[in-house]
Amino acid sequence: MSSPVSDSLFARARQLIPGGVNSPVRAFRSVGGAPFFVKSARGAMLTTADNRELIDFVCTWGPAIHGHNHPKIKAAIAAALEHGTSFGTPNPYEVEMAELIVRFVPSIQKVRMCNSGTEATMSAIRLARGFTRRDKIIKFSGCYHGHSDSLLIKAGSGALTHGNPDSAGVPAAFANETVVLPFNDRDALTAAFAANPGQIACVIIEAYCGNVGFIMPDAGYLQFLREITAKHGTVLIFDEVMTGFRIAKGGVQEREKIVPDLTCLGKVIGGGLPVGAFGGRTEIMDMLAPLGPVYQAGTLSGNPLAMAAGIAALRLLEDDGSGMDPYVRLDILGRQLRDAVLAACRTKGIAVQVPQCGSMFSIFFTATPVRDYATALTGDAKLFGRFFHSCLEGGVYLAPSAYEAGFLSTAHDGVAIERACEILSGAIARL
Ligand code: KE4
Repeated sequence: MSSPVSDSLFARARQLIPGGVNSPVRAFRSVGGAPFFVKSARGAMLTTADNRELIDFVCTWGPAIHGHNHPKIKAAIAAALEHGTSFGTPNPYEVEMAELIVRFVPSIQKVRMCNSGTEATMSAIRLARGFTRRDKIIKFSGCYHGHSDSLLIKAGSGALTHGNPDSAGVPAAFANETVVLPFNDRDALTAAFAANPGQIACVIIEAYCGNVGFIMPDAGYLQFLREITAKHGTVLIFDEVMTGFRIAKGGVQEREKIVPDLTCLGKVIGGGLPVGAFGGRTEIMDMLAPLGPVYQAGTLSGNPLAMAAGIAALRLLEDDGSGMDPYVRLDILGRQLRDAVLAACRTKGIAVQVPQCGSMFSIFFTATPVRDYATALTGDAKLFGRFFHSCLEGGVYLAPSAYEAGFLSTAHDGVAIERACEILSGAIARL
């Protein structure tokens, strides 16, 4: 795919921006080749700087659940813009956003807005440490919770993609406070609590993993996790930055009927603008400044434009005017894509796993059922790279890494999903 305009932009970018990108996974390092630049997006489509139209299954890494540049979200931002971009004071949008989040996610009794998923998880961990007066935390191999020091240990997403799941620059003293366990392993959890009695401040988990590819928990695993954390007075944090409002209106916790102590949010609630949030039980949340001793702050937290966009996005999840529950529609689209890939791989004789739930999916080229970091690594990343580029040539943009989740939006309905399934099947036939 010749992209002279993107190539010249990338050459300029590499002079001034490390790797030419403002976030590593965009650099195509694990799939090879040079990234394309996008100049506009609408619905299920991206338009590149070289005027190529691509069907987008990254959806800006999750936020675009209604497709790009949805007219109602655009109108909400424009209306808010009339009154200014940022006040640095409380504003009415923040109250409406908090009321929506609390209504959608009943485990959240109080919520604090911030500006990214990283801030949300970093703050939730500090809050759990302040609340329990304990230092150690538990995370899971391959789970990615943003790039704060305590969490860049055996991390997924771009860290895993670039083979540095343990980032340089994180002091050993920090890393020593983070216990990393295999996902879906009850014995490992039991052993970790036995080895660290009364020391574990929190467990943070992507209850449905989206940063090592898409991996769902074994039946009963989340219930076991809820019980063992409650037994040890450990705060259970669900990182739903990616799954919140996407897997269900109330996220994974609604679908799995688990009540975490804290929840981290982001992506969808910003309608495409920078946002994060964390919330949960009042007795924990009230430890936050200005009420309590745990400090957390942000110049642009609760920014009126981001709040207006997020409010519009959440309201569309309640009623997008289609007459159909958006989550039913998203699951139909997700199954359509999954079934097309499975059928094409069966015909070609290629082993593949296509875990999918609603609008989240991933494609692992392996015969091994994928249930954790180790089995995710059995996927043929080189074959994925070839598949990725063949899809791109055909007009479909998948996440540029074997260790990311794919996303659908309600805008993928109809022509887009039909065309995409043809392109994906054709790419598999050519492998
Ligand atoms: P941000 O700081 O990127 O807003 O959110 C961090 C984060 C936290 N928790 C989960 C479960 C996440 O998936 C993320 C960010 N997701 C990645 C995609 N795998 C963002 C894409 C990128 O890093 O460029």
